[in-house]
Amino acid sequence: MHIDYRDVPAATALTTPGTLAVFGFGANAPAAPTDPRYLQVALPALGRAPLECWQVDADVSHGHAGDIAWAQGGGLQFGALEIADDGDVEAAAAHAYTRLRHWLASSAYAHPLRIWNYLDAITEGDGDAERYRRFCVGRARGIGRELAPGELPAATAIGHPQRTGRMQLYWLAAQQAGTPLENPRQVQAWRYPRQYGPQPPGFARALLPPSLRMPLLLSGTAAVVGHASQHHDSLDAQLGEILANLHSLIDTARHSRLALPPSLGSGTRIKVYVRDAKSLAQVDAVLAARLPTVPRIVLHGHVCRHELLVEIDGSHE
Ligand code: 3EB
Repeated sequence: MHIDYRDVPAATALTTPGTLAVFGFGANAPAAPTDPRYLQVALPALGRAPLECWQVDADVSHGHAGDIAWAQGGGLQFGALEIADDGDVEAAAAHAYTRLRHWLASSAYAHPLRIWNYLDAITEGDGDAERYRRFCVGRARGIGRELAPGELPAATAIGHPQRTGRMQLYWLAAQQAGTPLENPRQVQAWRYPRQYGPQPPGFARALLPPSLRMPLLLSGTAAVVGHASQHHDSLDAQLGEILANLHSLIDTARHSRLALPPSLGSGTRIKVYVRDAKSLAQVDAVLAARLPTVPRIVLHGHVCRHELLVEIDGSHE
């Protein structure tokens, strides 16, 4: 599978052979077509964002199954689910992940490689009542059992800057399991100490897919070293720390896949989530200077700790 950022109409992207999924970002995203492969992500973008397109080298079938939109081909499945979130985010997450668990169990694509979660007001609430912490509790309840480290998907969890009243969940699943990776600079998220909430988040820092024809999948990566947030007051320093974390993940992945390029480059794709709307242009300029060959989409989104100003996820090959 390849991931591309394309500046074309959604209809063009959807008629390209082998298109598994197409994502539009921000208010300028095309009005949602009814094609289940198209998802409008409810995060504002800097400027007019391109479409994110997932391509496989195979025929793709697609459909709706109740509240799930799906597409499959080439051993991979895209799925998306939207759940009403009336304020009880724990219940919404438990419901969404129960639905996802049943869906995966009844499907030939049983292995989630990568999951994205977009929810409202992620850092609202104090202490263990914070919505991200409640989300983690509900997610674990919906998954229903403790996942072994070798089963963890790569993931992103980001807050909508405006209330939407819904939780968006989408995923990439495969017929074969991939290899979850951890970052030696960071504590495994599933081992975060109690101070971050009653339920550590169940995700791996990256995942190497089962096929050599797929990129390394990078989880949402912030300026976290060990388990602690770094550089609370400096966006530039947080970006530097994130790039160090991403390079560390690539180093780790190269132990098992030496053919991966050692640095972020033209085969990398990144999505950048920036907390403060006023900082989007600054972040864009820093990344244009530091990673001139890396295609990026810059979005206004809230990271799950107050002090984290920016997070980056993406893919690398
Ligand atoms: C962090 O390092 C940042 O809860 O699924 C990144 C990726 C983060 C995924 C999740 C959270 C999640 O802890 C937060």
